[in-house]
Amino acid sequence: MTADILVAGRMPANVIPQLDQHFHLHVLPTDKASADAMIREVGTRIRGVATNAAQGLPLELLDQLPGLEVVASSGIGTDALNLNAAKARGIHVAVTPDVLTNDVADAGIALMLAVSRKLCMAERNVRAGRWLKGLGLGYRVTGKRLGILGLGRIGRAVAKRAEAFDMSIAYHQRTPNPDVSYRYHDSLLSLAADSDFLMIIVPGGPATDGMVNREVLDALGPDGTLINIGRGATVDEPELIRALAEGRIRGAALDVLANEPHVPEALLTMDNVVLQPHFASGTEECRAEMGQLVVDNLRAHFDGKPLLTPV
Ligand code: A2R
Repeated sequence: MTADILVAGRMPANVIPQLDQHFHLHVLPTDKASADAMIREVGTRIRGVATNAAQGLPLELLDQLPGLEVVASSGIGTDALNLNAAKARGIHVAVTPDVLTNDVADAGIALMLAVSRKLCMAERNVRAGRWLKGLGLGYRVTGKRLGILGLGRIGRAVAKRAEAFDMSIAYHQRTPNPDVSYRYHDSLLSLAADSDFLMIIVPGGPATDGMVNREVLDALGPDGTLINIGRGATVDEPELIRALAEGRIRGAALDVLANEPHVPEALLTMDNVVLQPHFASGTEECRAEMGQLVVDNLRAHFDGKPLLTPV
């Protein structure tokens, strides 16, 4: 019997046609009234959900899917997936690690260069006919100290790239990694004090929320730059805005924000800030590979096989 699958979030373009071929597909409408009507009609039949890390699986939806067996999410963040509730019900959950590691690491390096070399501001100048006017100078990346908060898959890929810039690399996470020679700091505060650029690549959630706070920003200091390609909530955003406005840190490059897609007004006016719309994995190749993993995980489950990339 073909399983009923609910598509509960935006999907890479290659997902829907493939799911449609193998399953009985229901794409959740974006307006709430139509979505509610669909769930009332098919909710009890749904056995699988395809979603993404941002839209996740709200508890309210989970509660209306009593026959749910498996969730495949595009992305690696699990903060919106209500993992505990899903696991308590024995629901299998898959995400898409590894396929996005290199693209996200590339984006981290791109952001570090963009903020230090004023690439976005210089581009705005040229387009506005201002050429060099008011641009000032950028600052160097090569040979500087890079602190990595979270030397996991992406963190290591960032470090590998940073080595080519002759950067001196240090990191903080809960457990030191015996396989690397980078300097380990057992506290984020001491890492920040030992960094010219501090890059955040930890997962979101209660353990990391707000960990880049005023103290950490002050340890990074007026010559320090913050880059965030992890989760917006890891940074105390009001404190970051204060630190930037008061020159207590030099700049910031943010792919992620605390309350996306809301952008604090103050950040929009700051030339020492580079902003991106949570786009670090946004290459055609990466999204296609993420989409394929969503499809392959759902197919594996309904073929009676283990998930390829379980949480
Ligand atoms: O703490 P450890 O030893 O488990 O190291 C992990 C670190 N990490 C933390 N570091 C400090 N304090 C915490 N509370 C904490 N929780 C986790 O983050 C590990 O080195 C790293 C995560 O690495 P992976 O699991 O390999 O994730 P991946 O693929 O590098 O992606 C990282 C995050 C995603 O969760 C998204 O939020 C974002 O990048 O795109």
